[in-house]
Amino acid sequence: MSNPVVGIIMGSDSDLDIMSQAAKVLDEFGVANEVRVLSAHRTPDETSAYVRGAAGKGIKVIIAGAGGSAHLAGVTAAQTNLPVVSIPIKREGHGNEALFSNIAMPPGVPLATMPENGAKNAALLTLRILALSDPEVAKKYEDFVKTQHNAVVDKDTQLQAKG
Ligand code: RP5
Repeated sequence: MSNPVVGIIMGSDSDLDIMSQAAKVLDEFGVANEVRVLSAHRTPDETSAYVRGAAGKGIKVIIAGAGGSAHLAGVTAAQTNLPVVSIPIKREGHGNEALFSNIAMPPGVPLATMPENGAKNAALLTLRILALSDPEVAKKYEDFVKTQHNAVVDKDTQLQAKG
């Protein structure tokens, strides 16, 4: 996508099923994003180069996701002053190690850690950040909140009508 303002990075293409959900939400809002596989452990130099170059090429928020030891998001937050939103990836049969790793950042290096596999909220938090300086995104976000609100009211109305 041209001139991306959000970088979505993940430790492995095996994370794509979760991480693509964040891209889908951003696409729906018309927010340009790019998706990259960058591993903190397997491709540390490429990861570092991407993260250090992100702000300079117009990226405003980075969404990072990884499972297991899940170092990618923390390593990312350590190498840029951009806001970094983490999605700890959790698979069936695995523990909560990715979440615990991501919430254990040292004071001084903030990381906005979402719930496990919380790709939708990662995208929505990113949109809230972008909305601070982009009136078009702000308007779309307001519309999203209204639509979501009305959908719940409609469901309640239908439920009440059934008795
Ligand atoms: C993590 O290890 C990746 O982010 C992924 O969640 C997990 C497994 O990676 P693969 O072995 O499937 O490539 O670093």
